[in-house]
Amino acid sequence: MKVITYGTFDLFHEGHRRLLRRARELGDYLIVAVTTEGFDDARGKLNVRESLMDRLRTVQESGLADEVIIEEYEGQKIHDIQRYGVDIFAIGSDWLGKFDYLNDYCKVVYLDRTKGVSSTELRNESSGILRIGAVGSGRIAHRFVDESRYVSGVEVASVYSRTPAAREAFAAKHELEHCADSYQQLLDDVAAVYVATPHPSHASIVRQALEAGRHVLCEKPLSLSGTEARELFALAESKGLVLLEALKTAFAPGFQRMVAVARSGSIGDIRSVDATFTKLVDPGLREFDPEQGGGSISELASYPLLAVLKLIGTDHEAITTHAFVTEKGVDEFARIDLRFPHAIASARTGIGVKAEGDLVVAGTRGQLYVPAPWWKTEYFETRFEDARNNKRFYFKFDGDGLRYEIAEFGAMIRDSELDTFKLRRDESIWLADVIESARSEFVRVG
Ligand code: C2G
Repeated sequence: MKVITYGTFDLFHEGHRRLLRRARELGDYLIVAVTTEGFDDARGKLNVRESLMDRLRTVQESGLADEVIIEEYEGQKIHDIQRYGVDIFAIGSDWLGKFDYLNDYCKVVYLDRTKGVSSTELRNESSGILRIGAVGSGRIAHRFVDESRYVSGVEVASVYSRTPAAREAFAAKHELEHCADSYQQLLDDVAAVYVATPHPSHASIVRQALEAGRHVLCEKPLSLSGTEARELFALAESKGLVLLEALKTAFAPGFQRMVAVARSGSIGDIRSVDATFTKLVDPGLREFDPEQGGGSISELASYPLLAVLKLIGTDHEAITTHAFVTEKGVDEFARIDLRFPHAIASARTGIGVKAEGDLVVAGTRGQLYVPAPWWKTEYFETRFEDARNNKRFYFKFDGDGLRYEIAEFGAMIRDSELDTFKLRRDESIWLADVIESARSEFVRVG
């Protein structure tokens, strides 16, 4: 019986070893396919540290493979199975269901993933694997764990959220090594936390993590108060810890290119930015609850304001906000207008009103247009009076995009960099300041 399995096998660890051993036991000949850099890039796997040569060598030296091959293109699995006369395709259970299509060619077996890799190796810092604890078990936290699988060198090892049933279901679904009974227990177990709790709770959860010496990746908005954001960054800095706001667009390759193209003078001097993000939400949900920091501004303004600050800057001279407010006092639609020395900007957000979610950058020589969903930035164009000069730009935006922020967070910790040009600390502080001011001072409409 011939068995085949595939993987990157970066920073080869006990989880990989056990997977190969069990795969081998399914038959009597094991072929291991190691992914090339190009293939990992194409499938959106980030932060792979070791070269293909090094990864091939470690797999060979494990003595568990009868044959080692490389995987370099999509669709290769079907070819390999036929070419090598494979009987069983084996892969870790983190891929459950994803390879069922191979059942037409051979037997597909999902092997239980080793929870949390190996604790001995992990306690040893040189393993290079960052253990992350998730705080919160809502929708975004689920997506975070799914996406973390595409980032080499990080492992979501544990979860804590207030409701025991919710955190247990979360840990079981994602096969996490631990489920923490208290926040303190989570902090004792990991090197970093990802905070995805309701907005008003961010600051105290982040502070506690920093005080315990843990790096923090916190969902946007980091804080609804500029002062609090300043304090948190000062605390992180004094402890030599990474504190990063999880604002996914900032880390997307297409968004960074769009900003660079706009700021390199291709459309002349930038005079105005109009950015819109609306998402209709059921009025019964958290987003409409004033107790949980609800409202379209707290929920969504981080995105359009990010575009404004990257395209124009943070030296605004005035802010005026117009908002439609519900009976409970939550803004369901808002427009934040900013005036800068040489430009104007408008950021629109809605949870109870729908608008076209595009981004228009107006310049003295032309415009740059990003259609919805511009915050994922897979495509944009520069447009001119003479349409023959128009240019189109295409990019890849893998999965939910959270993997880019996770990759950045992991790389910052690894390289001991407390700041990143993709979303600087002073930019996160500016976002908190503007959001605070827009929420507290607005012209009420209707
Ligand atoms: N694995 C495991 N336990 C871990 C970590 C990984 O059993 N704690 C398994 C994975 O499920 C996979 C193999 O080890 O079967 C290799 O994992 P990776 O190197 O992360 O590669 P991966 O991205 O899963 O490659 O074509 C490539 C494959 O589709 C998957």
